[in-house]
Amino acid sequence: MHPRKRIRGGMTSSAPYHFTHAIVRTPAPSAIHGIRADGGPDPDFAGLAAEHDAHLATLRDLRLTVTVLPPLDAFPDALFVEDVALTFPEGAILLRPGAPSRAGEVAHIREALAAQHPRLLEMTSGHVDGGDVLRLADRVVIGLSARTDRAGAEQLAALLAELGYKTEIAGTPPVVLHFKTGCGLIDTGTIFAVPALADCPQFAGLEVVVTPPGEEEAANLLRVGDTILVGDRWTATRALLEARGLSIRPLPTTQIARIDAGLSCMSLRW
Ligand code: CIR
Repeated sequence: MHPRKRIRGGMTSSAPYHFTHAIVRTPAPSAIHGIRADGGPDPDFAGLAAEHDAHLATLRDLRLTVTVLPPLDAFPDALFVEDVALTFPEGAILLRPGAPSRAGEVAHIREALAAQHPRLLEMTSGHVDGGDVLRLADRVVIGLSARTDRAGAEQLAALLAELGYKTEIAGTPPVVLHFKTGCGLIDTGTIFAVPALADCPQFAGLEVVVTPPGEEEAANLLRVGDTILVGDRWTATRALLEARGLSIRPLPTTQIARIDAGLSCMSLRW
């Protein structure tokens, strides 16, 4: 168990990356038809499934108890469970993803979340993708994007307040799909971000480490406990993180990147 501390406003907090549980969903063969902004080539299904397997094996190796949900062939992007819900030790929130083809995924995760989160809240208006939600040590940042609108962000902020979390609403630069496509947490005082998010006002007071040139896609790294999961082809990023004394776990992401996904998208963690 990781120690928790009370912080101002009575909010309970643990480091935002000390997880004990996760949910993933096995990719369906239809995943190769997942949404992509640039109309690029389909991923190779075997390669994509291997990348998903590597993610799952890593979470288990890092001692998380992982629930694996069955594939959903009718929803090509359903393996990206991060976008349909938020999970915290205090409860979970069902979101309203902004892409019409993904709206139906929410109903398919409700039961699994309800089984593990007695306190299950639900958005009823606007849109938010979980990829736009970054949990920091003392607050949650919601990035407005092509998938997350202000009505959704404001409703989500009210639901997060019920769970005891403070919220800030940020802008997401148009160069990235989701807010977290462009940034991730290195530790509670340090963000790793693409240049377009280096001056994000919500990161004032935190150290922002900018992605090395040509490695902007590495920004979607994922810290789990004391280990940072990072795409294995981002060698300058790996060197930069290792030079900071961090333990890193390189993982393949080439195929999921073809459908605009990265490391955080494939799991829900709490
Ligand atoms: C989509 O466009 O919705 C999927 N192809 C990729 C979702 C990536 N999710 C994430 O960044 N949280």
